[in-house]
Amino acid sequence: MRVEPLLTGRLGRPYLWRATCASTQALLDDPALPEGAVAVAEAQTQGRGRLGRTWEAPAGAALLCSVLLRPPAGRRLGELSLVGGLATARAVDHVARVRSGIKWPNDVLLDGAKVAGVLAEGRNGAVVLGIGVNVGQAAADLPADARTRPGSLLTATGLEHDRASVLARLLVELEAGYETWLADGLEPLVPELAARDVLLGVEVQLGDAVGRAAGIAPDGRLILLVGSETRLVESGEVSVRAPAAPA
Ligand code: BT5
Repeated sequence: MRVEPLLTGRLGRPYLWRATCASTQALLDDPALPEGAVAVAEAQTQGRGRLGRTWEAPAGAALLCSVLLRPPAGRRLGELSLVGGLATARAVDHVARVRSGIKWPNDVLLDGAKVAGVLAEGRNGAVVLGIGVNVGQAAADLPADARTRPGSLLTATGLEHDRASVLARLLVELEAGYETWLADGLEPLVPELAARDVLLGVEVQLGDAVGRAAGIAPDGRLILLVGSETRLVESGEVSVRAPAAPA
């Protein structure tokens, strides 16, 4: 993918491209690499999702990228997955001329279908943010057994979109969101996360309890109403019972 001429910001240097690799996350597993390093592959043999799950995409159809961030010590690094999800949603919207939703914590949805996923992995204080965007997959190329119905920019819009443009915009949006987060934390980004929240009002499961999602707290946690009780939930703890409303 020819993107280097499009990379004008702080993210994307160095830019590591591979035709195939195990996971773009692993390409950034190098203490010598600076913040802003980006890895992109046409295909992954061991693409990773969250919580040990796998990410599947046929060669050349999806944007598969990882970004290395080195935030200052003492910050809540988990928040960066929300920063990444928001940047991804914005980039998808810009390139495909759509309005995407975010299924907390970090799935990007179009018309209820998951078109992108974000994975934040911590490495000795650094964070490798992995982002997969389904760009050109036809319906038959998407995983049949996915937890959330999958989609791509092609299936959602009926149009081909340029992966390099998605990446270039994603890095611009991620840099902006990261700078905001560095300066002021997650709070300034929460209104937009809330506006894109497709879980609002949806029944979700937390352990044995079932509750109704009631928005995103200023610190990025999901607000859950369980009976008359309000709980704040960290990512990774909830699963959706009813299908999310269309984005
Ligand atoms: C995610 O995990 O959504 C994070 C995905 C991050 C992938 C990127 S690609 C570049 C970088 N390098 C990596 O190795 N990973 C990152 P999670 O929420 O756990 O979703 C995973 C689940 O989504 C799987 O268990 C499947 O059900 C489903 N799935 C797998 N591939 C998919 C796809 N291409 N589109 C939609 N859903 C998919």
